[in-house]
Amino acid sequence: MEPLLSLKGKTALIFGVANDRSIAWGIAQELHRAGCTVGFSYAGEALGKRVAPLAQSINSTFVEPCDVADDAQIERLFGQWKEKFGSLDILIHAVAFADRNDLKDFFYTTNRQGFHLAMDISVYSLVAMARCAVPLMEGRNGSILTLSYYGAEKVVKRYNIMGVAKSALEASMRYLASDLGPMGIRVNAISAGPIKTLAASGIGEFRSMLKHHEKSSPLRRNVSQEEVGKSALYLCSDLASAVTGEVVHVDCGYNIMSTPPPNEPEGE
Ligand code: NAD
Ligand code: 0WE
Repeated sequence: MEPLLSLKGKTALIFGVANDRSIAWGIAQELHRAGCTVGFSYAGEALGKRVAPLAQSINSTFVEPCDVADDAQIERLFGQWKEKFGSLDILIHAVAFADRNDLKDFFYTTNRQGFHLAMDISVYSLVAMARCAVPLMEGRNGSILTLSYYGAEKVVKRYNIMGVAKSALEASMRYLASDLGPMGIRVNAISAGPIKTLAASGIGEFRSMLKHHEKSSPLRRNVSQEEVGKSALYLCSDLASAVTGEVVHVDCGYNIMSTPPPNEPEGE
């Protein structure tokens, strides 16, 4: 009898690998380990040089550039996928971008252009990808997964426009789940705890954020890319066949905690 979690004979298209620290790479490795055929799309030529050897290390033969700000590039990418594989079972959306200047100080200073940029790359791209994936997932019980963060739910200092974008991303995920459910396609999000990736580098005081997370979460530690990968594997597999429209927190429990009472110093 086949194990419940085998992804043998299935294919996954992954957006958002920049390097070996990317959350998307953690997900790719777990999907590959479960027997899935994995393909990659990356942002720019510079990243292609980084992604190609990673892809090769898990026998991936699909590595194509795609700027998700451009509908034509997204459509071309899915066209290339259709030509090579004919169908798609799993789509991973691990892409986010905002102007660096909008990730400091205040939210109220965000201008129209910065607001649009963050929403376009970090939110609309999921809708555009899902639309392209639908015909390829027909009759295959497809699964779509995106990556969110706690800043969607509560104000996180300096996360600003990205928090607003993640709220919209989670809502978009639910509307997509409603639309695509009748076709057997599930759509979910993982809300990951802070992880030191390229997107997290250069964020002021990220190290102290990790420390804070470590001492405040029930599990008293931070999350790894591999752990996000394992939850992604569950959500994309038959184990989660009745799970859709859900935000799964993979954050060592951080999100359930209130602030510590004043008589209990945070340092302990
Ligand atoms: P990362 O830098 O490794 O990945 C971000 C990816 O977005 C990169 O591969 C980048 O090339 C891609 N990207 C940006 N603009 C793009 C564009 N126009 N077209 C195509 N691709 C584009 O960082 P990460 O932390 O692995 O981020 C992956 C996802 O996880 C993001 O959605 C992020 O918001 C989310 N997330 C990260 C953390 C964290 O602490 N690192 C926590 C929760 C959620
Ligand atoms: O979603 C993210 C990061 C998103 C991100 C990061 C950057 C840095 C480089 C989007 N756009 C850019 N643009 C750049 O030019 N995370 C969940 C990681 C993260 O980023 C933060 C965090 C955390 C956590 C920013 C401020 C506060 C906390």
